[in-house]
Amino acid sequence: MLRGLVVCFILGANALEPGCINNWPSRFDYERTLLEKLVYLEQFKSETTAKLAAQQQQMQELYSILRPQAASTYVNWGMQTCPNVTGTTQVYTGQVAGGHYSHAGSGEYICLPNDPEYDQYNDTIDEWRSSLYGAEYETDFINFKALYNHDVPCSVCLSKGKTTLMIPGRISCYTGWIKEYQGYLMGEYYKSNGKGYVCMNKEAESMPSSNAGMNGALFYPVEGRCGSLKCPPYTDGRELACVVCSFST
Ligand SMILES: [Ca+2]
Ligand SMILES: [Ca+2]
Repeated sequence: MLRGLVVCFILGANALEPGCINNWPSRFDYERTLLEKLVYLEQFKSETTAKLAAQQQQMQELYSILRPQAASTYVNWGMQTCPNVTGTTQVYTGQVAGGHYSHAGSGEYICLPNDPEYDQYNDTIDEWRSSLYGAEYETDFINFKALYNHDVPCSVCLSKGKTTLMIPGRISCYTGWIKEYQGYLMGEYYKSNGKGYVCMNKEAESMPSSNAGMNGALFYPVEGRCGSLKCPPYTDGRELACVVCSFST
């Protein structure tokens, strides 16, 4: 009797048919009802699993739409093209320019496009202006000797789905990062007005027909000077290399 009551309780309301209330269910009724319950639960599980999978798919699609697409740009100093690296394309090519090496108001190195557009202007040389000059390689350091006095090209590169980083003092990237290019750290002569450091590509090229020494913005290799600069790991008087790396996000 007790077993019958427990069975009635387990099977729930559907099992509490007249036969269950007035008479204990037969084993056949009990098993049939149990089987029906199992079939129902299997169907419920199957439908719920399908619904969950569909919702997960929808969430992934929404996430891919809403997720910010990472991208990064950098300058390939000294080159007319961008590195042949997957995901990297050229935005524009141009020439490096900056403030005159002897001017106190000297601006930083920039990559000027070869197809300029002007807005409003006048063509007289005005006194109250900042000024911009083309840049030259001004060093006989290794392969840059052949480029002495030549004008410096540049390219602005787009790295899709990646973030980029210039690391001074390295020729290889850290784990997980991919090399875009490597080169030498360069800047103005130490007695001139500085305009920051850039990573000049070690395969540096020159602008066409550009070997006249005009001396505007200039590039020299950068040496370490020991003192506050820790030696080791650095070495006094040694020219510093650099590398530009990208990381897929
Ligand atoms: Ca020069
Ligand atoms: Ca040196």
